Amino acid sequence: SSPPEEITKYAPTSIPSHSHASPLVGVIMGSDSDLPVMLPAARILDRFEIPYELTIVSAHRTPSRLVEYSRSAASRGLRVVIAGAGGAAHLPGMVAAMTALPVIGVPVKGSSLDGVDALHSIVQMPRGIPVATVAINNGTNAGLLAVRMLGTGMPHLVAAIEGYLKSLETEVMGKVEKLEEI
Ligand code: RP5
Repeated sequence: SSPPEEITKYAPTSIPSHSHASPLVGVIMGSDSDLPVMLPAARILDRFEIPYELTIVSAHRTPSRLVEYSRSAASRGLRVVIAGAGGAAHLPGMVAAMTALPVIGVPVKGSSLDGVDALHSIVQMPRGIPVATVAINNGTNAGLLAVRMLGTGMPHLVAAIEGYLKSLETEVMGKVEKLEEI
């Protein structure tokens, strides 16, 4: 599927100025090839009606953009950054080095090494610069973690997460009942 229509596609050299109005979450990725992994994060934010922006920032191919994006993230109103990258996945850590916002890292599985390269790159941050790392290719959990982070200051999101957990429980219990019928 494609990104939400109201999300603007940004030129690689410009910092996003519009996406959803007043985005709270920045969803960034090292390449458009990461989009299938990162879209589920955006879908979660859609589900919880959280405004976000979605764009490409490459630590290696667009280093100036990385600095500009990271340094302006908080002052532009973002509260959380979700950053996905594969291979030598320096994007989340470098963003975390340049902003005080919480950064969630998504290791993206590439064509070799099964994504363990990206996982290790993202999770093994040096003392002082934390990145909250989710499982390989788990954009969904990145989105959910961002919702939980925002929930610390937005109580309606706590209730919404509780509702989400209840829906998971209901789904599993439905499967339990089906097995009992066998
Ligand atoms: C990383 O290199 C990106 O995050 C992507 O996962 C990987 C491959 O990028 P492409 O060559 O597909 O653009 O920086």
